[in-house]
Amino acid sequence: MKKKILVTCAFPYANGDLHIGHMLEHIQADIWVRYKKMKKYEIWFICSDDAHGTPIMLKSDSLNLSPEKYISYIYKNHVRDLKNFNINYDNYYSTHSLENLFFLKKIYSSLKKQGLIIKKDIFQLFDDFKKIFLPDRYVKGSCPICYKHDQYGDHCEVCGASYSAVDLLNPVSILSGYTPILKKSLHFFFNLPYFKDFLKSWISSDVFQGSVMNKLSEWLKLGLKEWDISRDSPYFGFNIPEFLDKYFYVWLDAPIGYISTFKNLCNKNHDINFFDFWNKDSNCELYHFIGKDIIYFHSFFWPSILEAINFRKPTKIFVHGHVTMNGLKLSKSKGTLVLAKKWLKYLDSDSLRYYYASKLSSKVQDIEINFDHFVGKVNSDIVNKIVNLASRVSYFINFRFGSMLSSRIDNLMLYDKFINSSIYIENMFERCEFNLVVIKVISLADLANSYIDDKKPWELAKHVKYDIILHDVCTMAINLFRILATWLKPIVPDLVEKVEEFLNITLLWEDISSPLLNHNISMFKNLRNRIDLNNCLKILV
Ligand code: NOT
Ligand code: ZN
Repeated sequence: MKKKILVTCAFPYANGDLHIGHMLEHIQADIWVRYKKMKKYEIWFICSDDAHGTPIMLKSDSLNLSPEKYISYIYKNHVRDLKNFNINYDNYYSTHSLENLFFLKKIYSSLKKQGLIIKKDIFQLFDDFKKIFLPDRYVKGSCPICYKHDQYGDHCEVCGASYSAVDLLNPVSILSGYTPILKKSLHFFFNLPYFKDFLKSWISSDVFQGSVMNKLSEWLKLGLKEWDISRDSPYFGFNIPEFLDKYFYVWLDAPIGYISTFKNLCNKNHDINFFDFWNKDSNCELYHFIGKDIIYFHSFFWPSILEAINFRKPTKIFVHGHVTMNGLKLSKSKGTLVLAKKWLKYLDSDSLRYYYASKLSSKVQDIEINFDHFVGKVNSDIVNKIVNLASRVSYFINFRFGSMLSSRIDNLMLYDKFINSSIYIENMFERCEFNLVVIKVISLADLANSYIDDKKPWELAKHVKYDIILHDVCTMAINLFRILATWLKPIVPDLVEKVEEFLNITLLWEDISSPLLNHNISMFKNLRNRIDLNNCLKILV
C-alpha cells in the first residue's frame, strides 16, 4: 500500500510580499506534490505565514497598523501570489492561530514537566532610547575578530566569524542610531544538549542529502548549546504563561505551525486523521522542503522537540540552495529581489516554473537566473520543441480529417521508446532531479520533431493517395506530444491545461501506455507565446 504523505514548505515571514527567491521552494515542492498526486498518492501539502517576531512588529509600527491588521494584509497577498504561481496548497494558514497557540502551550508544558526548560539571567544589548532589546540583525558594529566596521550582531560578512552581539566593538542600534546598553533579563532555554545522542543517530538515518549530513556531523562535533526560546516585551508573538512581559521566540512556534496547520486542515476535512500522521509510530511520511539557511532549526531543534513530545520525526528534509542573479544574492538595492506579482506583470508563472525545474536537482546548489539563458531556454524548449510539435501536425488533423485521430499510430517502436522512458522520468521526479526530467523530455521532443522532419507530412498532404499514411503520421506525432505533455504536467500546469483542452482529454499518468486513437481533438490554438527579453528587463527596473 502506498504510504500517505504530508509535505510542507518553510513558512514565509509575514513582513513583506513574496519574491522569486521564495517561489523556488514553493515551485519545487509543488512540482513534487503534483507528480505524486498524478501517481495517485494520498498527499497533503501545507504551509503558513510565519506571523511573529520583531521585524513584523516594527514594520507594522512603522505603518501605523496593529500587527494583527498588518499580518492579515500580508496573508492575503501571499495567498494571491501563491495561487497565481499555481502552488496548490491544501491548506495555507498562519502561525498566529488558535491551533498554534494550543499546540505551543501543550508542548511547552510538556517540555517544562520533563525538566527540559532552563531559566537563566542573561545580558543583552538594549536600545534605551527605543526601549527594546536588540535582535542581532538590529545592531551593527566592528567585528571583534577582524575589526571591520559595519557588521551585524551575529556574524562578520568579511571574515565569516560568528559571535554574539555583545562582543561587537562600538555597537550601534540600527533603530535609534544610539549606542545600546547591556541589560539583564531572565530567559528560558530548551535543553538541546540533552538530545545529543538522539540527534547523532537521527541525522545519519537518511533524512538529509549527503552534503547536508556531513555539515550536520561537523556542527554536532562543535557541540550543542542550550537554545534561547524566549524574548522580552515588546514583541509580537505568544505570551509565555505566567510571564506577561515574556514571549515565545518565533522560531519555537514556527515549526509547531507544521502541526497546527495540519490540524486546521483536519478540522476542515474530516477524512484526514491527525494522529495517523503525527503519532510516534506513524506509517505516513513527512517531508519538509527548506532552504539551506534554516538547516540548523530543522535538523537539531525541531526533531529534538518532536522526540521530547513523543511525536514522529520527519521522513526527509529536502534542502535547496538560494536563487542568484548574475552570481549575486537577490538584493533589494540592486533591483534583483523581484516580487512574485511583478514577475507576473511582465512574464508568466509557467516560464519561471519551467526554468527552475530545468535547474533543480537533489543537490544543495544555488540556482542562477540569467535572463538571456532564461529567454532562450523557455522559447527553444517549450515553444520551438514542445508546442511546435503539435502545431506542425494539428492543421492536417483539424482540416483534413475533421479533427479525428486515426485508428493507428505510424511507428509503434518509437511510441514504445517513449513509454519505456516513463520509469526513468518517474524516478527522477521521485528524487527531485527535475533537471534530469527536463533533459529527458526535451531529448525525446527532439526525437519526435526529427520523426516529423523525416515523414514530411506537408509533402504527404500534396497527394490524396497518401491520406492514410498522413493521418497515421499526424496521429503518431499528436500521441508523442501527448506523452510529453503528461510528463510536463506537474511542471507547467497552465500550458498543460491548454493542451488538455486541445486534446480534449485529461492527461493521466497511467493512460500514456495506450495511444489515443479514433478520438476527436479540438481546433489547435496558440498554446503559449514566446518570451521577450524586453519584458525581463522591465522587471528589473
Ligand atoms: N519564516 C522562516 C524563514 O526563514 C521559516 C520558518 C519555517 C517554518 O523564512 N517553520 N519552521 N521551522
Ligand atoms: Zn570579521
